[in-house]
Amino acid sequence: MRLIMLIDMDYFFVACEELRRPEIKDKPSVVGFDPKGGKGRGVVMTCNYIARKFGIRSGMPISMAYRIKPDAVYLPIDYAFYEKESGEVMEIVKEYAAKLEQVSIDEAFIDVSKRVGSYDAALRYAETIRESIKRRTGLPCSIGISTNKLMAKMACEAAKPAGIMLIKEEQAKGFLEGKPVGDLYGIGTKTREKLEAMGYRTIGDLARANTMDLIEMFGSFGVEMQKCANGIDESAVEGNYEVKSIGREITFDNDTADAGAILAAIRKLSEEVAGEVKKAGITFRVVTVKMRYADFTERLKSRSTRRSGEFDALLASASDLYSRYADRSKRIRKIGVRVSGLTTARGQKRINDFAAG
Ligand code: TTP
Ligand code: MG
Ligand code: MG
Repeated sequence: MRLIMLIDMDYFFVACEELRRPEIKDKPSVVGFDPKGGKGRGVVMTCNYIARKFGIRSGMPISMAYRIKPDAVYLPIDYAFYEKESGEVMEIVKEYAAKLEQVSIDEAFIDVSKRVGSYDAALRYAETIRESIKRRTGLPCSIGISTNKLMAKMACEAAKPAGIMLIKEEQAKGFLEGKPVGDLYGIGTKTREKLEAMGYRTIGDLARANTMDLIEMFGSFGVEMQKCANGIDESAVEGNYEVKSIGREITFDNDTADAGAILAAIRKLSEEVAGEVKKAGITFRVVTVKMRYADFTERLKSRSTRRSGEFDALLASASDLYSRYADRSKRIRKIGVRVSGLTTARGQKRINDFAAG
């Protein structure tokens, strides 16, 4: 049995903003174009679930959102920041699967068939992933689990926000049956309107439709759609990433400038990374230390090492990078240790497709 998960971050852009502005957490908040007192052009990129209660949605004109809730928090779009957060989330998720297919800035499929052998284990595994993302980035997500990508996506949508949902293979058809046909993943407004005109209002209607009629109207896409309506999707999770580095990070419970505590954290991270390197049977050439300060600025420092692949070399480089380059006037929020320039230990050839298990 295949077991697939879709991990999608909740109200992603606004959730990122909450990290650096905790004071907006309990308020309806919107990321998008400047509303300019109701005269602004452009749209809402996303909003938190409090704003959604008032009817604000992604893609809605910002002027309309402003009319609904002029006293909401309106924030400009900072893609660079969301990309950075997205990268961190994806790095964490990669620790849990050999293959990850990122499908947008805030979501990815993983195939965990080799990691978990039952539905119960999959649920527990999803819980672990969700907690790990939350603990290490502060960001909330939802996870859908099923036996194919389509149903994992549908499960995730149903689980939102901050939920985990499992749809077993035998539950797929029943889950889809009564839903409006436009809720099926991949069906946009135009297709929905055509299907409705043909008399197919629910996904169940589409599942039972006359296939020849669908082919006449949509060609081979009609056949695909009907398969989906039956909960069938054979497509594989395409691993679209290469492991180019291995790293671990720690976010301190309280921001700290205490060198002893920080060096202890670096030791722990170095042990973990060295363990991972050993397990994979590879060596590294470059060591990087990342320091994120309480004010969310970041400092990255790297160095090449000749005694590659060994724990003590890693620890020595990482500790030294910190000692030399840390800005001692600031408290550190998060510290990371990463190795790159990876080479398989035996062949000495650059690896480009190392799967972590
Ligand atoms: P989504 O995952 O679709 O939405 P979301 O994360 O904001 O909310 P949720 O998943 O909890 O329903 O999109 C991810 C981000 O992509 C979103 O935060 C903002 C951006 N985005 C756009 O830029 N344009 C859009 O039309 C949509 C829907 C999202
Ligand atoms: Mg999302
Ligand atoms: Mg998404």
